Amino acid sequence: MTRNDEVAALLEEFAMRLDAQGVDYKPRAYERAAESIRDHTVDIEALAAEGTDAVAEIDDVGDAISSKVVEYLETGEIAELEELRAELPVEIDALTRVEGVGPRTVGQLYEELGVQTLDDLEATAEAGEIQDLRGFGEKTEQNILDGIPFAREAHERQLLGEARPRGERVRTYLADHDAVSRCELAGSIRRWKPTIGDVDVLVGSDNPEAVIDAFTDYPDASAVIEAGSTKASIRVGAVRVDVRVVAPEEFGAALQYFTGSKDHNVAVRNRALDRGLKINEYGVFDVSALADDRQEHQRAGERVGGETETEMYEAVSMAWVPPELREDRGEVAAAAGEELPALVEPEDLRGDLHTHTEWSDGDNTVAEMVAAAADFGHEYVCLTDHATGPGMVGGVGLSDAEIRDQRAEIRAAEDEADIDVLAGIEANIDADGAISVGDDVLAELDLIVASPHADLDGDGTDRLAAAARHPEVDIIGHPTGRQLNQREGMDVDIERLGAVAAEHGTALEINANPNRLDLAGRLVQRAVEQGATVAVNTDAHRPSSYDFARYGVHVARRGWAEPDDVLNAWPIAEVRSFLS
Ligand code: DGT
Ligand code: CA
Ligand code: CA
Ligand code: ZN
Repeated sequence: MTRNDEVAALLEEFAMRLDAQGVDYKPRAYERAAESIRDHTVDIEALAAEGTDAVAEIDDVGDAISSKVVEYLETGEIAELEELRAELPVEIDALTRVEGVGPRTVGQLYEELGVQTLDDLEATAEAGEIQDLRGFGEKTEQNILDGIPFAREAHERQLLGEARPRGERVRTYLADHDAVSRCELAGSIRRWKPTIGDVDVLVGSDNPEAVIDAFTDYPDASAVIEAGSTKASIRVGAVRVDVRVVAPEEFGAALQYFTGSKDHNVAVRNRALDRGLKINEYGVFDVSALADDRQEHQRAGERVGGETETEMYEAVSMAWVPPELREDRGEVAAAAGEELPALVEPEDLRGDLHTHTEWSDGDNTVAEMVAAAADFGHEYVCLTDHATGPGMVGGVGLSDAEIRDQRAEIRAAEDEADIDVLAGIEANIDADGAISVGDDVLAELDLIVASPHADLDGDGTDRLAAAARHPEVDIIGHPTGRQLNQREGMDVDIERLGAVAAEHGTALEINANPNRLDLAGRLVQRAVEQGATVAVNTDAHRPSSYDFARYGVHVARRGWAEPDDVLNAWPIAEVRSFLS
């Protein structure tokens, strides 16, 4: 962990513990400071050495938090946090990983039942003690019980959104080294899988020793897990990074092998066998002239390729396969038949159709979100704050009157802006598929995102299909409601939902927030096959979240989507005609 990550994690714990005590507003300030420090490119320890004023220069870090950061870096602890820990001696990180258990619930469960750990939580739920507490019931207790196994495993896989930036920094660091001729990410992170087990990095070099030395000296490594002559593993934050060094002429073969997926590799290897070829991490070899027992040797046979990935695929009469497609979902046949899709690229996105402002639970004004969208390079943006209604907690949503007031502000912002600005709303989809906003209000807006926010268990197909059929609804937001490492979301019969969406001209969202990435690639693939259009939206609650777009685009690619399949890759005039 870098010191920035370490301090951020501490401030997040601070936020949770304040929240557990029922403190208002302050927890959010700590969360924002944590986020800012984690993203800050200057080492927090160096800043703290300059004093509290230097730390307070970081966005969202005020004097109070800044002095706590300095206190921690000077003394190794924050006295106030230690007090909070003593008052509530529980494993707050682990407990809050259980769906439906927030910091305040943790506080209550400790006060009333003495719950400190996941094991305690499980025991009290199994004994039926939780259902009798104020605010709980049999259903909540069962939900807690169901969520415990998931919470236990949750931390084992990292979110792509956390791992990818770290992996890219490692790659840049190694690529700059003189001994390195080629360096690429491999494994699931190269395939842009939403969660990853570990980060795989492949290096082509004639001097493995120098590469391993540089790698184990990586400045942000918190530990060296193991180091051999051509392989090593380090820990960077919560992520394990594996590096392998291979000879430059075998780089393509190794990259193909270590990118996976395993199922994709098996399918490619079977094609090779049918052609008297052998594929492995060292190359492609013609073994047709060899006796069976001679073929076992790793580099046996006549080498026909291996320096580049393209050579590997060419040897088995396939086009090069984009890593996002390498999941054995039809890409091998498509690459052999020259039928691979021309996948959407991050640069193809022209706008964002799902964003929030301080009118609901966003951090910024309409004008600020519009300006930030323009800075990001978008040609258009749609503001879609939450409408009030069942399922919206804490009264964040807009009433019909407020929606009309905000619309006037959005029109005014458009007059000032160089980009197109659409007035929208994010309506809630009830458990029965009804929409939370009156039809007359919906009709006055440019775009309606309808999303499920509660009751996210079981089969959601009927509910989502009903919303997709609603004449005013344009996009189904984060359709299944899944949150990675937290809840799986609803099941959907994607063929049926995709067909309804296609028929009614409703787009299905790929929510690009790294906690969601919902719809998932395999569902996108089947929805697009049904003729459905998808929309890659960030659901930004602040300007920095526009950067999430790339995660959504790579999910779209995992779903075989071409630019024509992606609503917000279209020019605004075409988007407007889709909406009307
Ligand atoms: P992860 O790390 O769990 O998110 O998933 P991957 O796909 O990155 O898996 P990992 O790190 O265990 O291995 C990286 C790649 O190496 C994997 O995608 C395919 C390849 N690989 C690893 N072990 C095997 C194996 O036993 N057979 C084959 N064919 N390929 C393997
Ligand atoms: Ca991996
Ligand atoms: Ca690995
Ligand atoms: Zn939203």
